[in-house]
Amino acid sequence: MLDRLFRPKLSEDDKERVPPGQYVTEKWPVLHYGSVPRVDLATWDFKVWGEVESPYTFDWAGFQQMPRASIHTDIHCVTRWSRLDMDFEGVPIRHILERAGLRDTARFVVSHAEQGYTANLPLEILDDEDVLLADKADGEPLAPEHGYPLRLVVPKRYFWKSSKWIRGLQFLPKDQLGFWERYGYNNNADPWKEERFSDD
Ligand SMILES: Nc1nc2c(c(=O)[nH]1)N[C@H]1C(S)=C(S)[C@@H](COP(=O)(O)O)O[C@H]1N2
Ligand SMILES: [Mo]
Repeated sequence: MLDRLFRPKLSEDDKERVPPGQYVTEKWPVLHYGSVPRVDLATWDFKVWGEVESPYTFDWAGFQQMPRASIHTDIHCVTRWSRLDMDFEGVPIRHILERAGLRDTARFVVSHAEQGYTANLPLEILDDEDVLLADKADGEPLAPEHGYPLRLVVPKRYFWKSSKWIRGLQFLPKDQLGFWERYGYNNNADPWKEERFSDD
């Protein structure tokens, strides 16, 4: 509520960057279902499976050896806050996809996170140069509540599609609804079209 009262004054340029029905927050809110998992890097792993030629698993040391990239982006939560000018750093999703060798039958993806959280996307949304497996935000390792050690970042969709504490990607021939999507949120989740709920 304080956020709403002290809404920052936005320049005309910045206003155009805020999707319909969103307000800008200066601090980074924390939002998730359940509790913050305690993650041990020594036993952490990440699985890539489903409609791929080469399913594989990597550990934290393996992740450190992958090529890196950073993105500068705005994030938009379906609960109506947006945060502008965030920097995320990590491994481009295209590196993960290339190594897996997607089959023609791979059309959709489900990200799997700690404690059973899932979020689904069509492949063409995931397979983009602005999508990262991020281990840093604004120059710092992710805080536990923001997804330590690793989260997905999908800038073009409401932020629930960006799974925190991600542990794997499953490629599928058909769409399979994720956690919030089953709960009545909109499957497409484009903030610019205000696709919040399934009947929007
Ligand atoms: N594992 C997991 N990831 C999740 C969620 C969740 O409940 N569990 N919530 C999503 C939602 S609704 C939002 S808005 C963002 C919030 O990320 P933040 O807490 O870093 O702002 O995480 C997304 N990723
Ligand atoms: Mo959200």
